[in-house]
Amino acid sequence: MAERSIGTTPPRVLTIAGTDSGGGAGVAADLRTFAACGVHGCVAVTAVTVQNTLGVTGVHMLPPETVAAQVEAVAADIGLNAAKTGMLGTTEIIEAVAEACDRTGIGRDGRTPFVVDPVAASMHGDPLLAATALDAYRTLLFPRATVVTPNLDEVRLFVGIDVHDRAAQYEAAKVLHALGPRHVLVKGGHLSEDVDTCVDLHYDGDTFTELPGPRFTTGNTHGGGDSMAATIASGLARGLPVAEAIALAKRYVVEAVRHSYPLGAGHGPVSPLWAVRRWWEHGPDR
Ligand code: PXL
Repeated sequence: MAERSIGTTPPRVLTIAGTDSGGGAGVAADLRTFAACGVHGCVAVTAVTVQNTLGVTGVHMLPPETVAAQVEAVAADIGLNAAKTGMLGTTEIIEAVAEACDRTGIGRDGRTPFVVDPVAASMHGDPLLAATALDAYRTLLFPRATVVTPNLDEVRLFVGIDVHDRAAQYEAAKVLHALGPRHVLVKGGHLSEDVDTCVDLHYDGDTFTELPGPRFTTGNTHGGGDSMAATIASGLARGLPVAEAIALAKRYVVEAVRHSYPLGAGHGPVSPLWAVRRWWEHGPDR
């Protein structure tokens, strides 16, 4: 007799993001992270990028209405326990996403937690966001966000603060929080005062929490920010309180960076699948 499938529906998480032909960042990183976190990943593609580990050489934006339609199709049938944004690219797509969020209950006034990772450039410095779209993020997405997760370059772009020390990191978190997100995570990245550590800062409008982690000497951190936001979204989809989802994500992404690998001649990717490699490496019966 044929066997019965024993699967049950896992939490569902949507990424609204761009593709990376090199398979490191964007949708690829998000889906790997979702898989590793035990949630079902859905995808609303915003842009197709032409890139490898050396950089981005082309970008093809999708029509805003196609982006919104993907969000709505998924929400209407599959249902969502969380959503996140990656590369959105243009004001028009940000506007379409904000409207789609309102129609589907994504965001701080809806039922579905919403992680906004305000992607502005690749790690090579190639632009992934129109310079004219900063305001759309500030006015349309930050106020809807459960969590925003900027790195220090994005902090400079969005609130004009050049973060060189911990005091400025705290200040940036406050200024970002005043734009309306419920939680802010200012990722420490390359803060020069931290030589051996990388300290991310979580602020909920009341309490600051420093999240220290080791700093790795590697250029293979492509997709690290995407994986961070995707892990937070997965935690929220599983019902974790925001502070716990953020703290767990920090620990998860530290391991993803530890297991990052060389690829091509440029920047290799982090490995969000570090936790599920055992089955292949040690054999299915172990
Ligand atoms: O890691 C940020 C990011 C997000 N999305 C896409 C990217 C990148 C970085 O290169 O290419 C599509």
